[in-house]
Amino acid sequence: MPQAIIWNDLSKPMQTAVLARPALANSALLKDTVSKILLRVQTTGDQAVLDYTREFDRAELKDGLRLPVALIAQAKAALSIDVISAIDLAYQNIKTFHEAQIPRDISIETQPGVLCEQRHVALETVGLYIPGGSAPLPSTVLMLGVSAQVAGCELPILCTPPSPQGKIAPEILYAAHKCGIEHIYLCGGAQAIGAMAYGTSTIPKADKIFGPGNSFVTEAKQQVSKDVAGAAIDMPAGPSEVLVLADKYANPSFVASDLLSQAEHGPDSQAVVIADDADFIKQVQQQVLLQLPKLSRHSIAEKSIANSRFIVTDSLAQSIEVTNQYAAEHLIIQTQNASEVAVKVKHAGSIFVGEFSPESAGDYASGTNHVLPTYGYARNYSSLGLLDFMRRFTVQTISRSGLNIIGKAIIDLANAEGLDAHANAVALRLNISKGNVSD
Ligand code: HSO
Ligand code: ZN
Repeated sequence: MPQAIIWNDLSKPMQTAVLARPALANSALLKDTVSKILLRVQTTGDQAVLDYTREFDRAELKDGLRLPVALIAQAKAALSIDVISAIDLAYQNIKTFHEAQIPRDISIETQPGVLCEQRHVALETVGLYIPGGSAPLPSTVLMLGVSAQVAGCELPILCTPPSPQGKIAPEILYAAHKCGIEHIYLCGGAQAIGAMAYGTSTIPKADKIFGPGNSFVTEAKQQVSKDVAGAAIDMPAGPSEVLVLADKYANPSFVASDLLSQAEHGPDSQAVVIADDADFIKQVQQQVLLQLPKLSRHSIAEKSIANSRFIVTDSLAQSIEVTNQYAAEHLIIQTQNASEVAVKVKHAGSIFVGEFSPESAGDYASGTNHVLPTYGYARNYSSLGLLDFMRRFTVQTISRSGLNIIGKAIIDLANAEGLDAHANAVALRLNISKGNVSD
């Protein structure tokens, strides 16, 4: 268990170091391995993906990469009533929250006869990546799948690594079924990202790729997003993280459970707690020690907790300042008047206000999206939402009289920039309409 850190005892550089994220795995070797995989997928398509799936997932896909559609609907039969209703409830809440995000088109005359519009359209083909590994994540299928469904994306496709038997967890399939996803491909890792970015004869090329993943997936997403022939991506990613901002009135066992629910995600998960009371921090540490051994993933959580931060500040105001500096993916506020504190936080991916708002609620079922900016990107990136599955664009319709009103300004600006053709495009039209402004 790391020692509590007294914030005021640290120099500025030490404070920065305490809040720094662990270095990302972006070695030359990782970059090189990923670019080789992407190149092979680009050149030999399905065959490369099948070969990598045999090598990395130990699955021999005799019937090809696509999961038969009938299996998606059948998956429900393998699930308990409890899991089915849990997925149903989460689906409904996520849908309600994302439907509320449907944007309003704008149509306004900036001058009489100068009509400017902003319209929205759903992306056509979206690639949803769902990691395999130690825990299947049907919740991530819902977060991405509901967004694509509500946005109205024409072709949502999903890639996830199969088991060595070539199977996908029924929870994932049922969640996908609810979201209307019919294209599921049995592949993961950088090869899945490559397949979605460039397309193969089986896997359609996606306009944008979404979803979390390991360092290979993250690196592959970065590389395809820089390639004009590749695809856009949702956001840059690092390990998941939580910051709990508390005071002495908070319940230490609640706080400990929140830190541990982050810690069990992976050994590189970040858990930070900040409070203006050293005794309280000590109680949280005791609670962590009490709860940790009982977790089935305690060896993972243990590694993450070894790198956690327990920070003691001199006031709530300082706690808020440090919280803003860290820019957490998840911020849980367990203080008196938590809503007032929340208003003062500018940088966080998603904020959980009050002691009955654990991160797990947003991870699964409250309705908010759990794909969030990590690694300090909460300063300048948004939480995933409906608009990420859409594009906005503008439309303008100008009448002859409208152009008459703004024409002189356009010509004068074009002349100031030395762009004659720009000026001509207006002058020619205005000459036609000279003395003849009828509409
Ligand atoms: N906390 C993760 C999401 C998740 N948790 C999925 C449980 N399942 C990243 O926000
Ligand atoms: Zn989680």
